[in-house]
Amino acid sequence: MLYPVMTESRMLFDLSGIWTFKTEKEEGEGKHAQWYAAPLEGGCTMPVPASYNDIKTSEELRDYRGTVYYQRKVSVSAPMLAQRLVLRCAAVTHHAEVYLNGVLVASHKGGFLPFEADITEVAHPGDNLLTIAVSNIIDHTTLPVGEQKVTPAGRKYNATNFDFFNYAGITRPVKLYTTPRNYIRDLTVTSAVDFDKNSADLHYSVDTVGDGNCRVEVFDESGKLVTGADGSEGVLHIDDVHLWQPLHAYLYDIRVTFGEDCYTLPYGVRTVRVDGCHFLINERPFYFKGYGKHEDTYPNGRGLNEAMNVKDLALLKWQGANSFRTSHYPYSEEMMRLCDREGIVVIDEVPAVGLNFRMGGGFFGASHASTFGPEYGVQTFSHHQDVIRDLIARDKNLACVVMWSIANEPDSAGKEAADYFLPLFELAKKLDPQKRPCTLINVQMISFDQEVTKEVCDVICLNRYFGWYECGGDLASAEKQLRAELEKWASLGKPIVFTEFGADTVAGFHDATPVMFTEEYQVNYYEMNTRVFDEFPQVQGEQAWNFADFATSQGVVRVQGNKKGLFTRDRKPKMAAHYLRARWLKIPEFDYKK
Ligand code: GCB
Repeated sequence: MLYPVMTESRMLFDLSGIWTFKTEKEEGEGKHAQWYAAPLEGGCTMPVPASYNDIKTSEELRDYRGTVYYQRKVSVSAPMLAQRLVLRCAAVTHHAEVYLNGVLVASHKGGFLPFEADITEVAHPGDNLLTIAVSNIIDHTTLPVGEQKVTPAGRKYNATNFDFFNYAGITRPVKLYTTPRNYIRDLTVTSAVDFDKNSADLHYSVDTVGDGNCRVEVFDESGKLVTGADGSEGVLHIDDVHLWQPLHAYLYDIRVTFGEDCYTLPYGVRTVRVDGCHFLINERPFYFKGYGKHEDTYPNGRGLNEAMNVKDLALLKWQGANSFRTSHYPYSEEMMRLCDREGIVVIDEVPAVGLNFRMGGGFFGASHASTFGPEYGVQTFSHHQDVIRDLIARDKNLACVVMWSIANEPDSAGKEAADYFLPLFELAKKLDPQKRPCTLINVQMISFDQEVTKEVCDVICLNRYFGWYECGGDLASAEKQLRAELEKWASLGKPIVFTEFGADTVAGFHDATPVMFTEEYQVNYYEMNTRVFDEFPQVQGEQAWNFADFATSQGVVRVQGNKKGLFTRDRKPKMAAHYLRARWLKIPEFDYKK
């Protein structure tokens, strides 16, 4: 799916701003009273994009469960309707029903991926009434996985089977764009690089609707035409190719014209593959340094915060980091395009988190039902296929994306898990035109012997908390156990990346004899873990948990949120951030462990 851009054939309107917002007193009230058919009465103001939870100051809104309504007027002009007019929502968390002038034009499940509707026939010149009903319900059919529960006081609530706050709302921009009636629907580009000749062949395929001639041209960063070809499929040859490299991005502009339509895609040329225990980017062994992150800022919640995105990447670079994982859901297209521009390497994760009833994050309310069992298990398989398909459709052309993560910490043991996950790996492999490596993020409770995806994972990704959840406060034992476990995984001869390891640390807590939660303990924790990583040639990356402190549901193990950040929620470094900075600035992007 193409990111909407303005070109000489396409108009683009961003509907970000202050919308009218209303919650329901009773479930179904809005639909029953057709709130989408007339101006909302008694609504309040609400920014779009943003999660609504922290915007006003009320427990009721923060912990709201159910459907809310967003509404605004949209003025449409005759020139817009002379073209094809599309309404595009980049993310509505978790379910959306979109109405234009009282007519349902789109409904969508899943809170982190874009969807759109052709509204040419429903819109009219002048003011149109746009209403989006947003539900935040999570259960055994949704990703992430949750449960519907009732408090002893009788309040229904969303119980999260994951460790981040269930922020909801219109979290990414809503846009209108136009195209000519005959238009470019999609564009797919892959590259084959000849490293000896320093040239590349870009294989492109343009998906078009209607009639027209297709031409594709490639411009370099100075705007110079490099190569071009006619037809909706073909090969573009580039001599003296400028490769996209980690921290040294280079983006060509691929400009497609089809009849009257045109579209420009920024595109980085690079290769990715796994060879033995190396992860090769442009045929050189790459070492992942960075984080698991969250889209989490105050008061935006998970709402797009472009200033913070730019800040975060600046902090990553300040620290000598080169990568992150989009834990635990696809991030905004703006962030992904920014990573493409900044040369940040990304492990791209679908929102498959909480597929682990037996563990339930350990202390987040484990149930003993079998996660994939027929009786009480999840019913997420077809939705899981949808999110893999839609994520790859959205991000397939991005150079920054080097690997797909099929799930975070699922209950990946036993036959039912194998039946669930192995087809999902096949699907991702089949759908990705670039055939990137695929992984599944293994949880500490699923041992080497139990893990059913270790053969199909191209890279072994481990979340380990030795020295925190296990052997907390006893780093000597933690070190012994970490080493013992790593020896097993190392026997596979595949690259290993630690995609999580961390210790809760309250900024400002100090002690001369380090104890858990102090900044000194966090430093010691990272010293111990990285010392062990350095002993193993198979360990090809370390992504600390988490980049910054973040909001979670309330509970006795969370101190106003998860405090494993190396930065506070407002992005101030803790002591360990300086420790990792000193370490990472010494580790090169390539050939760290040849
Ligand atoms: C994990 C999860 C992550 C949690 C983290 C923690 O294993 O993947 O979502 O936030 O542990 O801090 O407990």
